[in-house]
Amino acid sequence: MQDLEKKIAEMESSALKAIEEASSLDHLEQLRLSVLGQKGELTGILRGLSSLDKDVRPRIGQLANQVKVKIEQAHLDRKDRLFQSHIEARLSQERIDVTAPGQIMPVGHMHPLSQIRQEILSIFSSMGFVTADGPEIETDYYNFDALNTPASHPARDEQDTFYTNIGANVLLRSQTSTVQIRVMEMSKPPLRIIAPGRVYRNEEVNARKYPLFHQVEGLLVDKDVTFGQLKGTLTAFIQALFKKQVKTRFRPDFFPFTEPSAELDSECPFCNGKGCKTCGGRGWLELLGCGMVDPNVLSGVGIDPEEWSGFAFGMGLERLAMLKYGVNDIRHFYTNDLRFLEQF
Ligand code: 2NL
Repeated sequence: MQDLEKKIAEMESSALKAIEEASSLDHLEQLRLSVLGQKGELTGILRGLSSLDKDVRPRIGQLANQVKVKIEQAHLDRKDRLFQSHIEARLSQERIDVTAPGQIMPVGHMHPLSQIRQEILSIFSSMGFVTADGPEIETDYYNFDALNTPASHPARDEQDTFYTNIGANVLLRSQTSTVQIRVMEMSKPPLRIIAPGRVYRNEEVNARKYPLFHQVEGLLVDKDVTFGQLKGTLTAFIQALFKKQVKTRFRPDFFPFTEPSAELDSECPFCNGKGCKTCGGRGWLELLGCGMVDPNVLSGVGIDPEEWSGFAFGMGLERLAMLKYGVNDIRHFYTNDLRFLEQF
């Protein structure tokens, strides 16, 4: 058994020497595996203990275990020191260049229709109008009856309006006036409401029409409201939108929910009324519809038209955005092609 003891002692001293001389963490790990690993030298000796004579087994076993603890200790100790010098080497070599340019994160922006909607809402907000919204799926009561639109009116036709299979009277709203009706039902005048939102009309798609589009409608109800106030409010709005002192004119029109009704034209802000491509040489742009709220609409929501009066207006966001940004096809707004969107 002298042989085995000698072998263990030799292994111990060569292992301790090699550990002390190990030059890297990888090298150290290889050494650990060659002695203490599954197939390591010392592991082999410990496994072979059971085949030794009973009288030598405790002595050899004790010796082998003491050596194992010593080697493990030496390994951990060397590992700590190697790790420390590894860190120090990295810290002395590596430098963080705080002046290096950072990674540029691409920043998105609002869709052009959202931009113009925000602009319009902010202008009306400065004049005391409050934003309201409501459902896109509506009943024919809110979309037509409450807006003084007779049962025979062509807009009610399936040719023009999308009906649903939820019920014969359930449809996709064709204007956001439904929202103003709901607000008037719930609150008492005076009122200044602005209602932005999606609306639906059964139309053949072309460069100017799409079955879904976006509207902003406004409503003011107060005492002794005049057509002059309507003209002043909308002229101020158009001048704020175009950031220009454009002239406006009001031509007679017809809507079931207003009386009298008018179409607002503004002097073309692109050519100052001289005539250009945008205004088709006419010098004027047709921008929106408006009028004095029909007394039938007010009495329908329980507001006494003898005491209160009002004006209302409605505009299509796509049309205004196409004019303002020079877009020649409404479908660009819905395709979401980044080459288009990135221009705004
Ligand atoms: C257009 C222009 C318009 C209104 C919308 C309205 C809303 C209520 C009462 C009265 Cl609650 N009027 N909205 C008024 C005039 C024009 O939209 O071209 N519509 C087809």
